[in-house]
Amino acid sequence: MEAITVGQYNLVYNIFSFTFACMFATFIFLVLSRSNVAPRYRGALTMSALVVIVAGYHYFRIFESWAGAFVIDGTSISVTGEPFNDAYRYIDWALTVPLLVAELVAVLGLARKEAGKLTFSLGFAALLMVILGYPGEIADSTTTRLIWGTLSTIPFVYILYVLFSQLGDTINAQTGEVKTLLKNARLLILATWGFYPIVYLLPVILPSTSGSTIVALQVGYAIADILAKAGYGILIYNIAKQKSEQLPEWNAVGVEAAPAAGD
Ligand SMILES: *C/C=C(C)/C=C/C=C(C)/C=C/C1=C(C)CCCC1(C)C
Repeated sequence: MEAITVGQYNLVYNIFSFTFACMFATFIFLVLSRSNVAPRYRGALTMSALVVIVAGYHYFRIFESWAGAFVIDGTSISVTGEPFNDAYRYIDWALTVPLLVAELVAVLGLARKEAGKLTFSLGFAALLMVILGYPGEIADSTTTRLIWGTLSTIPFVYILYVLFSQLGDTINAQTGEVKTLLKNARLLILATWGFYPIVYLLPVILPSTSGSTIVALQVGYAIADILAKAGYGILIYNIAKQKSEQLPEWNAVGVEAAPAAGD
C-alpha cells in the first residue's frame, strides 16, 4: 500500500462508512415494504434485500481492512504492513451482480421458462465478467490489467445487448408507468455499470501508485455500488409496487384493507 495523506485516508474511511449505512438502511426499507407489493413480485424484493445486506457486510469488512492497513499518529500516517484487502469487493460482486440481473427479470413477470433461461444466461455472464476482471484488478502491470479488462468487457457487452435488444420488446409491451420505470432501471444499469470499467482504468490513466489514484478508485467504486445496489433496489421496489397495483386481485385486497390502514 502506497503513501496517502491523513485527509485521503479519512475521505475513504468516511465513504466506506457511509456506504455501509446506505446498504443497511435500504435493507431495512425493503424488508419493511414487502407487504406493499403482491406476492408474485416479492421474489424481486427478496433479491434486492439480499444484495444490499451482502454488500453491507462486505463494506463493513472493507472498512475494517482499510482501518487496519494504516496507523495515524497526529498528522502523520504510515502503513501497518497489513495489506488492504481488495478481494472483498470482487467476492461481493460475484454474489451480488448475478442477483441484480435476476431482480430485473423477476420484476418483468415473464413466463417461468423464459424467465429461468434469461436469469441463467444473464447471471452467468455477470459472474464471468467479475471473475475475468479480478486478475487485472490486482495486477501491477498495465498490460495485464488491460488484457483481463478486455476479456471482462465481452460478457459485459453481451449483458447490455440482451437488455437493450432482446428485452426491448418485453419492456415495450408493458403499460403505463411500469414501462417508464423499467426503461429507467435499464438506463440506471447502463449508467452505473458503465462507471466500473472507467474506475478500473484509472490506474492506467493516472500514476498508478499515487495516493490520489488509490483514493479515486475506492471512492468511485463505492459511489457506483450505492447507486447500482441501493438506488436500483428502490427502483425495483417501485416497479413491483406499480405492477402490483395493475393486478385486479391485488387492488381488491388493497380496498378491503383500506379502513384498517387508519388505525
Ligand atoms: C454491485 C456491483 C456491481 C453492479 C458491479 C458491476 C461491475 C462491473 C460492471 C464491472 C465491469 C468490469 C469491466 C466491464 C471491465 C473491467 C473489469 C470490471 C470487472 C471492472
